[in-house]
Amino acid sequence: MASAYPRELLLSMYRKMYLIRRFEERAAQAYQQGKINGFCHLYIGQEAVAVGVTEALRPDDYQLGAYRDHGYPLTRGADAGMVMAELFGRATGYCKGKGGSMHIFDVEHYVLGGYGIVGGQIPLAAGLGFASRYRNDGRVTVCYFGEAAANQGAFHETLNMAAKWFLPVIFLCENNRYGMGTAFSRVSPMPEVYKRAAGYGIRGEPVDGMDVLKMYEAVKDCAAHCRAGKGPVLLEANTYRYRGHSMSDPATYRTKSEVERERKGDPIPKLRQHCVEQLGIPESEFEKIDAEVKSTVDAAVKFADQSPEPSLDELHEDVMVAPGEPDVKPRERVLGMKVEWPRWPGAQDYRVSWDLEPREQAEEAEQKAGLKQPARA
Ligand SMILES: Cc1ncc(C[n+]2csc(CCOP(=O)(O)OP(=O)(O)O)c2C)c(N)n1
Ligand SMILES: [Mg+2]
Repeated sequence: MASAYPRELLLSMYRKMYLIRRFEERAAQAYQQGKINGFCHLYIGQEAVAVGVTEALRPDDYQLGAYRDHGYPLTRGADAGMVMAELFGRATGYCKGKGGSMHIFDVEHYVLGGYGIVGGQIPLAAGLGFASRYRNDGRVTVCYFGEAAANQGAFHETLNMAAKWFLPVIFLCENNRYGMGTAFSRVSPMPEVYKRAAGYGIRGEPVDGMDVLKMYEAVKDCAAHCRAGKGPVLLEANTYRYRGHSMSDPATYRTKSEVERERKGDPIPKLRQHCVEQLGIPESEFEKIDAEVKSTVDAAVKFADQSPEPSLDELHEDVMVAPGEPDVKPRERVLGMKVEWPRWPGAQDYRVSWDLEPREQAEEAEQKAGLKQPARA
């Protein structure tokens, strides 16, 4: 059967989802061996979300998310060894081992964190969206956040402002049904987050986050909407995390049978089965990918394990960026490879074509809404 999708795209989606899965399984193992300190939140079960997003976007669109963040840069081609080294707190990590699991920042691939404060990344996304409109660079920002973050005040403030300013941002709620040990439905009168879009007059819709092709289609469409200047979108990916909230959570607040039921919808075997049974792609292609991914992740763990810890003398460095300080190119610094570096526009490049809200426009809107009395004669 002919597929609507190129074979390379399907195989790339499979490879990336499996890379995240394998990476996370090895991270869990390393954590249990005491090689990773602090918090560590796994993305296992949610892989189809980030992979569908990245495949649907331009490579220079911004992405940022919360602390369940190892997978985001991996979808963009970040070095797996350097991500693992960051988890291990080693100097060869993306943030020189000073950020750790919750703060992976890969500026070369436009993945701007990794944030530990629930909902903290949401206002930052509006800033990125504002920058894109101001610079007219055509970029879209995808801001991932958990459903529990939608109950933070920052969510409301940001969506209100982003809608008013038509910012090109996809607010992507990864609804995995739990915020730590609390089922979202227990604390939310309206547990379907996408419906809140109506309160901001923006587009909002749900998508099956356990199906990478559905994610891909939805994000492609939302990105086109944003790029056409139609404003932000609230997209809710219904997904599930198979592991506990973090490595220290035994997840006793849900039943084994619930987890087993959800595992039946695992997006990775689902895509593989579709490709083999419906499209006739041979099993051997997938076996080859599995073997390559396993050796990439083995090498990543070895690299992290053998890397040095950051020096104590550096403790106070890299806290603030000094004016004029050159960019640090992580892969160039660690791997010595020549990295194609984005040329960030300076003030001279701005083609400011947009007035936030001309007075006449505001007055027209007010009159339409019947808010303002016409001036007396
Ligand atoms: C402002 C703030 N409040 C509380 C916490 C503690 N905390 C960490 S994760 C979390 C739950 C968030 O759940 P959700 O947004 O659904 O994301 P998920 O972990 O499911 O990916 C909480 C309450 C925090 N980190 N920051
Ligand atoms: Mg959640």
